[in-house]
Amino acid sequence: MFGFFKKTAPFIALVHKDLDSPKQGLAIAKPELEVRGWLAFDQPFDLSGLEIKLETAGVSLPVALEHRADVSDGLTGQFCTGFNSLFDINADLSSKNVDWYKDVQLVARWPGGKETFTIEVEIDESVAGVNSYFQKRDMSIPNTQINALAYKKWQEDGFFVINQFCSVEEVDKLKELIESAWGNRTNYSASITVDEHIGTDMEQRISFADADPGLRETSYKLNDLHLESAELRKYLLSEKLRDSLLPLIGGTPMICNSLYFERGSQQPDHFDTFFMPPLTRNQMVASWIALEDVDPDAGPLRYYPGSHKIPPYRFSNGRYNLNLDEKPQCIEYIEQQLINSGIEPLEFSAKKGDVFIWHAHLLHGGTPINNPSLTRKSLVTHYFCSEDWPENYYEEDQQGVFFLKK
Ligand SMILES: O=C(O)CCC(=O)C(=O)O
Ligand SMILES: [Fe+2]
Repeated sequence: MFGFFKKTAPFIALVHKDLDSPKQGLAIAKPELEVRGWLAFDQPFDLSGLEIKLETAGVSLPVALEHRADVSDGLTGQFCTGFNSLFDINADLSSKNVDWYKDVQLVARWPGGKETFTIEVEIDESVAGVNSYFQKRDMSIPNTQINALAYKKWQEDGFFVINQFCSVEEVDKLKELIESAWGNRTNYSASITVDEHIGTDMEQRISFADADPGLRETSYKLNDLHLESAELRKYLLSEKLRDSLLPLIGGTPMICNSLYFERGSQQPDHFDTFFMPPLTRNQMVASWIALEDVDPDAGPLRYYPGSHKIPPYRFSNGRYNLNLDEKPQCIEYIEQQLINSGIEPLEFSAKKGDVFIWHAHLLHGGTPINNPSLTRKSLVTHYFCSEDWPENYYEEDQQGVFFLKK
């Protein structure tokens, strides 16, 4: 006897939906729409079968999935995924349908199921006509440190070198400060960290207080010492440096993070926006202070003049942060753009006290160390604009230095 059993796919039911952004009842004050939330189903399934779209008349925009350990860890017996994308209100939505916000929905489709939910969007009047995060925005405020000519060069090249910016005495003070921090490392809190064995499989972050001084013979990164050293902050954002950065960043510079390298970083070429995109595009700069003359075999800084003009790669979630799954496509895009624009890398042959300032979107990295016995002592600081951040996110110290809290 032949039996015929039709195998039907189990019915997958949505058991919960949650929207974090846009915040219901709160008007959006920047021309960017972040769609973020999570869904929970009654059973696991292959997420490549789940499609989420933001839909309004004449517009259908894919929303990227996001792993939400913060939610899924607290759920039992449910299968959860987050979603999170950033859209340009003008370019992605209003230009296609001026009334999009009056009737906009999030539509989720999965094998055998579909759910539509309405998103209430309120937009602040101040958003009209304002450039979004995705638009290029350079704000020139030339001053005595950076005059109009220097600013023009910055716009062309995306970097700026100020030779002998720090005096020999200042650099020696900075070196002493690092030595004394190593000597007293157990006095620092867990906010001050070391990335040991950078660029190898053994790379990991440990607390500075636990770091073995033997690490100093290898490539490591000392992170955010400025958080607990007012003395260091004075150098990383001295009045002179602040005046130089202000026209380049278009606002009041604020320390976002700081890194001390004793040896070359050998870091692959990257845009810093992969790791720390500013809240307003382009409103981030970095400074690189040479604490000694850099030997060509010590792994100098490599940079690509003019690469800041390459339109940044927007990952599928609509952001500039590096998405590891899409890294190969991003690298291919950058390589093609470099060929198209004929940009070749240069190495920075720094002398003690020189400072190299780079644009948020300048491609750079660390060249290989040919001679591991050589040090390459340098201090890197990334700066955001304080105006970009709510006041409770940053501090101003007694010297007038702004820095982001951790
Ligand atoms: O100093 C280097 O080799 C690169 C450092 C760097 O890219 C950074 O800190 O953003
Ligand atoms: Fe970098």
